[in-house]
Amino acid sequence: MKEEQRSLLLKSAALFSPPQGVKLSYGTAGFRADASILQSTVYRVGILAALRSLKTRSVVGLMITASHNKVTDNGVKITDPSGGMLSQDWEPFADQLANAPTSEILVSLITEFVEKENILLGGEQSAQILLGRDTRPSGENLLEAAKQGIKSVLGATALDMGVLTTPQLHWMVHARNKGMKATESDYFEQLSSSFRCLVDLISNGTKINPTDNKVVVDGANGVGGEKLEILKSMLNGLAIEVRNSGKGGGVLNEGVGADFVQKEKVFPHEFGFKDVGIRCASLDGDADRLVYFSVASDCSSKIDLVDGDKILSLFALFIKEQLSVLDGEKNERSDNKYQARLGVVQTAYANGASTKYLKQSGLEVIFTPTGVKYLHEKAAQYDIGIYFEANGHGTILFSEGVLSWLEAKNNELASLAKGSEQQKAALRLLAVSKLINQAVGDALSGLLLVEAILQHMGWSIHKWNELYQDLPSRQLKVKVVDRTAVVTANAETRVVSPPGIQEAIDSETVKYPQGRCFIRPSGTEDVIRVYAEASTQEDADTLANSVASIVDQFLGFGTPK
Ligand code: G16
Repeated sequence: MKEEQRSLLLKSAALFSPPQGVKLSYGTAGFRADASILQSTVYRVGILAALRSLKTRSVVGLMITASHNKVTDNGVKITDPSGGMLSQDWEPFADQLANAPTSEILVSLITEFVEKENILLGGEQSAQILLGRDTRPSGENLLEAAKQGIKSVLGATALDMGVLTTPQLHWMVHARNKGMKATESDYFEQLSSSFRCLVDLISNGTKINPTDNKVVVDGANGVGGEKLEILKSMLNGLAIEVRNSGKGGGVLNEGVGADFVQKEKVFPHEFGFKDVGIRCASLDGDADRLVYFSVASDCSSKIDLVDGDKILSLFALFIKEQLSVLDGEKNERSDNKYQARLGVVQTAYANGASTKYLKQSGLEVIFTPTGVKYLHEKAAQYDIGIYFEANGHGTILFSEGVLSWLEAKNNELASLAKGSEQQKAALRLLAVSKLINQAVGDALSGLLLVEAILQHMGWSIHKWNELYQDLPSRQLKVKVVDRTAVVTANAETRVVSPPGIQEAIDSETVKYPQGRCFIRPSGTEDVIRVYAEASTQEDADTLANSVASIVDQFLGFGTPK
C-alpha cells in the first residue's frame, strides 16, 4: 500500500474508535445495533464498499437502515453490483474490519486483504458508491461516517441519493450497472408504467368491482409511506390510502409495520373496526417487506393475516397460469421446445399449510436458511424463481434466458396471432419482470403486483386468503447469554449445538398433533427466535412457550417475551 493511502486511512480511522466490549457481526442483513455505537462500524463499511467497488469495477451501494428494528437501532449494509446483497465470501472480512481494535490493526487488515484480492489502491481505477438512508434520526450522522470511510480510499467517490427505501437503492445499483437510467424518478416511472401495462393486459371478464378497488396501507411511520404517496399519484384505476406515513407523529415500527402485524396478528395503530371489509397492507420500516390483512369483524383487535407465504402463492399461481397459456401455444408449434423452469423458495418459517398447498399445485419448493441473501441465490438458479419469507420479504427473479424467450415469443405472436391470449401471456410476464424488483424484495413493487393480480383473478382479499388455511403458529424471542452458542443445520430446522437441546425440543414437539418447532439465533437482534406450529392455537402457544423454557434452561437467564 502506498504511503499516501496508508496515512490517509490512519488519519481518518483515528476519528472513529470502535465501541469497547462489543463484537459485531454482518448478520442476516448487515451490521445492526443501537445507533449510538455504530459510527466506527459505518465508517469501516464505507471503506469496505469502496474496496468492493474497486474489486468489481462497478457501482455498489451502501444503505443505512435497521429496517424492522426499533427506531433507536440503526444498521449498515452493502449492495453488490448485481443489486443483490454483499457477496457472502466478503462477510468474514467485513466482520474483521468492524471488530479491529486499533487503527493500525485496521490498516494492516486492509493491506493484507487488498493484496490477496489484487485490488490496486491509488491507481487508475475509480470507485463509486451510491448512498441511501431510511428516516431514522441517527441516519444523517451515520451517513457522514460512511462518507468519511469512502473518502479515505483513494479514487473512491460517494453519491448521496438521500432518503430512500432499501429496495430503491438496490434497484438503482442494479440499473446503473446495466447502463440503464437509475434515478428515483426512473424507479417510479418503471413501476408505474409496468403496472399500467399489466392492468391493461388483464382478462376482461372478471375485473374486480371498482368499489373494492381500494387498498389502505400502513407505512410503519417510515420511508415507505412517503414514497408510496409519490407513486400513487402516478397510477390510475387503483385507490391507495396511506396511513402511518410518519408525518402524524407516530414512532417508526412501534405498534405499526409489517413485522408487528405479522408477529402479533393484530391491526396496527390508525386501523380499527371502520376498516372491516377493506383490503389493508403493511410495509416495514424500510419498505422491503409487505403483508396484507383484513380487520376481523368480531370487534377484537385481531386480523386475518395474508402473509408472505400467501403473496408467494398468489404470484406462483399467476406465473404458472401464464406459462401454461404459453405452453398451450407451444404444443401447437412443435418447433418450440423451450420449457421455463419455475421454482419457489421458502424458509422454515413458511407455514406448513402453504408448503403443502404449493406442492399440491405442482410447484417445485426449495428451502434455505433465513435471510434474503440465501433465498435470492437459490431463486436465481431457476428461469423464473419466486422467493418469499413468511414475514413478507421476497420477489420474483427472471433469468436473461427466459426474458429473451418471452421477447422472441411476443415478436413471433405479434405477426401470427396478434392480441391472442398467448401473446398477452408473454406480455404479462414481461410486464411482471419490469414491475417486480429484480434486485431484492420490494414492498412497493410487490404491492402493485398483488393489486394487478387480484384484479386479474377478480378476487377479494377474503377469496385470496381462502387459498388454504394457515396452521396456527406462534413466534417468541428469548434473551440468552450468548446466542452464537446455537448452531443449526438443515435450513435451520435442526440444532446441532449445544448438544441435547434438539432432543429436548423433539420430545416436546411430538406431544402436539401437527406439531413443528425450531429455534435459531436471530441475525438482526440479540435473541434466540422460537417458531412453533400445531393444529390449534392453544397447542402452538404451549409448544412455543415450552421450547422457550428449554432454550432458557440450556442457554441462560432469559424469559420469553
Ligand atoms: C432482515 C432480513 C430478512 C430476515 C429478517 C429477520 O429483514 O433481510 O431476510 O428474515 O431480517 O432476520 P433474523 O430473524 O435473523 O433477525 P429486515 O426487513 O429487517 O431487513
